[in-house]
Amino acid sequence: MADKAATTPGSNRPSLELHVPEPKFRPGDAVDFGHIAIPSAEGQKRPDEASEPRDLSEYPYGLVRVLGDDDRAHGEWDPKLDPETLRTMLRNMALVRAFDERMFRGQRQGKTSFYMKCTGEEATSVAAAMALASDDMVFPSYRQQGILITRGYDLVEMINQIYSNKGDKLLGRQLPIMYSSREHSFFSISGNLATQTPQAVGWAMASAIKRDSRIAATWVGEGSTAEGDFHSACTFATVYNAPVILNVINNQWAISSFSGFAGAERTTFAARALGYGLAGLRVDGNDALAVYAAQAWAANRARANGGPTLIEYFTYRAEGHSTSDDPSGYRSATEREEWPLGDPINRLKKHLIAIGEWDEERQAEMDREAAERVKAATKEAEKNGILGHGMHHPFRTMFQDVYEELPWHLKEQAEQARHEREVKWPEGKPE
Ligand SMILES: Cc1ncc(C[n+]2csc(CCOP(=O)(O)OP(=O)(O)O)c2C)c(N)n1
Ligand SMILES: [Mg+2]
Repeated sequence: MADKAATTPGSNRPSLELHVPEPKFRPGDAVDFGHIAIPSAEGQKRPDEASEPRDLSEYPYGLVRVLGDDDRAHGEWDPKLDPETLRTMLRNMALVRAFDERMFRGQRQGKTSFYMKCTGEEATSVAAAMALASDDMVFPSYRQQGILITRGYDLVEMINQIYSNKGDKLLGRQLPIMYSSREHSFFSISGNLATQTPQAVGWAMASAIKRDSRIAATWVGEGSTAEGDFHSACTFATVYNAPVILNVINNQWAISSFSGFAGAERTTFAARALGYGLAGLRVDGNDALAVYAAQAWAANRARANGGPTLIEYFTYRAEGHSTSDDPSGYRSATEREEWPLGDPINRLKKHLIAIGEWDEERQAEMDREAAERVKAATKEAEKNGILGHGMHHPFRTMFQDVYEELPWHLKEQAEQARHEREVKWPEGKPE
């Protein structure tokens, strides 16, 4: 707190003070999330999809929830999905988690240089993807492997990309996990944060210009909303009433920076919508039914030319930022256990059990199957090579495909690179 008596040297005017946000808990601290307001799932109202943004002004400050403490579905947001769809949702999330586990271990074993898990955030991609049409165009960030898995992308292809091996369709040109699949309406992931947001809005505008029926959805981390691109995206989205959904995944952390550095101490991320005149919803991101319901609401709205929606999913990044990160250096280890919104897979499992559509044996069997599927896919991908085994795309392909005609400066670089390799490996290095 400011020293009230402090004055500017040589004057009696009060001195200014800069506020630097500080997270509530650091390593070793006891964690108490009691300050987080969590409304009950019961009695929640679902507004009309055609509502004006100004009539939705309470939603950015609330928290859409469907699953109650009794593991049952409540309120008007209940999407009333049939048990088979709920089991598919659970299976997709379990497969994502099994995939993450194995890829993480693969990185530790030196099979790839890098991996990023989405542990605890599976619902925000799996349930959202299930609420969209399979050909709606998605512009994800790097933590939405759940979308590709939900859309049925071949796990072997994903692993080939992670290993940058000779089966990698992206020819080793992208960082591991930065997938791209036109066939799955999944835009190429970019490491430059938030660039996908104006791209999604632009794509949505083009879809409207062409009088197409497909909408766009993008996913961006809460830390990345501090980037200018995100704000340009919001402006374009509202100005042109673009058929787009802007999903903000508020997992509390941006590597070692807590969400306060992106503005969370002052307001919610969903409340950004208000200033732009966008519809805004704040949603329990660990409640798969609430995620589905919110995404379906926004998708219906966009499809009916009702305009864009900004959705904040309140969740928690349960593990490190990436395999290059060690969160024990900057946050309390007990945050994960204390996180009040629980685990999305466990919550959906308990719901299915509560309605008599699932049991622990089937859960264990499903987990076993998911692990087996991932293991088999890993074995298959390893036939195409792993990091450091030389089975990557030939070196010279680096200069292909980017330009129709290779410009002179790249020709020079290619020649120089070839020459350097000749000097370094006179006997010839395998390509
Ligand atoms: C423009 C830009 N700035 C910084 C980085 C480095 N960087 C990569 S991920 C990351 C954290 C992003 O956090 P958030 O948006 O909350 O997403 P999360 O990792 O939590 O999913 C940073 C700072 C980058 N890749 N691009
Ligand atoms: Mg984050």
